[in-house]
Amino acid sequence: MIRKILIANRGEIAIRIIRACREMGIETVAVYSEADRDALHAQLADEAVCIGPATAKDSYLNMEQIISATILTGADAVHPGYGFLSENSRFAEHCEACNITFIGPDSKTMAKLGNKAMARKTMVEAGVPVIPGSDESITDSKQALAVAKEIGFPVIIKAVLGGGGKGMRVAHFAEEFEKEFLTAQKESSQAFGDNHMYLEHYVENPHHIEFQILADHYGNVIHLGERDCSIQRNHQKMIEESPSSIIDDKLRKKMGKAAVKAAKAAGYTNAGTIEFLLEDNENFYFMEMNTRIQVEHPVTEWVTGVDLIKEQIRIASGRHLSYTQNDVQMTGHAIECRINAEDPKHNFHPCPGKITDMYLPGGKGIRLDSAIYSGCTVSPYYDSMIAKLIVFAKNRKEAIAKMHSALGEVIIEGVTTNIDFLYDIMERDDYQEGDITISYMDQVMKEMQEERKWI
Ligand code: MV4
Repeated sequence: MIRKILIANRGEIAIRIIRACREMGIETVAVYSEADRDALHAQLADEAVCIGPATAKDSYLNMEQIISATILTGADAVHPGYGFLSENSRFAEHCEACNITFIGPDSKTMAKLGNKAMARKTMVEAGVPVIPGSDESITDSKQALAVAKEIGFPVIIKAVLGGGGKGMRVAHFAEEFEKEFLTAQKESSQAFGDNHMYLEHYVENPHHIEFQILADHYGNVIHLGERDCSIQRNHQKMIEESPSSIIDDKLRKKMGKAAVKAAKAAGYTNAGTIEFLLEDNENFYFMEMNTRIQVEHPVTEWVTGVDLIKEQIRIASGRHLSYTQNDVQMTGHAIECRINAEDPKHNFHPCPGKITDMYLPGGKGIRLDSAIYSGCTVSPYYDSMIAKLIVFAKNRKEAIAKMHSALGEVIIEGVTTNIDFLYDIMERDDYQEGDITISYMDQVMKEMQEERKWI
């Protein structure tokens, strides 16, 4: 039984979790940094505890403070949201040791999947398709070069403790391999304090497809279809949608089955995401598993009708899944745009500041997840995402029209945002056609540069 949840996060996701708790009759505790004294999440929760200075390291990443706040407020569980401590297996372990329910998988499963080489190995053994690559992690560049030659160029060099693109480099031929390897390794050492790397053949121009799964503590695992996250810039996703415009029912079934197999092989519980690369010839490969609720979860919620946060809490409480695979039907089309306080004209540089005035759209098929209000301050200390605009319509074409219309209504004054940029994407023929690969944003930026638009 979970009666009170401490939310170890801030911004829109903290509010998303508070809302789910309130509907379920669960009490909420917010934590906030000194920079977030006036933040909406701290005001909306039943209780709020200050956990330290503005710097994330001293507050939202401070495990001792968060565990202490949980114990002091008598919360039974912690929801980590995304980012911050959400994929930190040591934090989950501390929670377990203190008899606090961590809303996510157990710490051992998190640690196993956080090690991308181990995750890869688990999937190979389970028969989930992976990209041809090294079976063991490597630290020596000479040894790595020999493996790279076996795999065949181009190869991608990835940090074992990486994920999401950090510590990743592509080598197109043997001559540039060592330099790229050492750069990736140095990045990994600095970011993760670890120099273990692994190699894969580099798949050119694939689609980035991820499957949402849910798993309870009784061996039930279901998938909730896919999200197409190919529209990203520097590994920052910008627009996500469900379903993908390039996946039919047959392929969805096949990939969904692989996703469920992957989750079962890992002994996974709670909500998780299996990332795949998908090629035009319908070959797909496991890349990594994310053990958190993701930013883009609302598109899945809208096409399936499942409340993912409530399911996470139910699963953590030891209840059975509310749905069987047959209960899950995808209908309609959902698109999410991430609204960031950043300047597309200056290389998307963050633009923190005070929001002096705002108007947000509404109406049928519009959802806005945000933590902003008129007069609030967008802090320079944290991520620049200030809102998520999600739309739902019966098909992709109508969803795009709705997103276009909704973006046109948004007014945010005081900080520069990417809203006009997103609005322009909605108008593009190539976007409307769909069939978008991970190189799409690079192409768009290049075109815009040539047209002297936006840059
Ligand atoms: C790849 C890949 C192509 N081939 N692996 C990106 C984040 C992390 N999940 C793994 N990622 C990729 N792994 C192989 N073998 C392409 C990506 C990738 C990507 C790479 C460069 C620039 C943008 C990208 C966006 C999505 C995925």
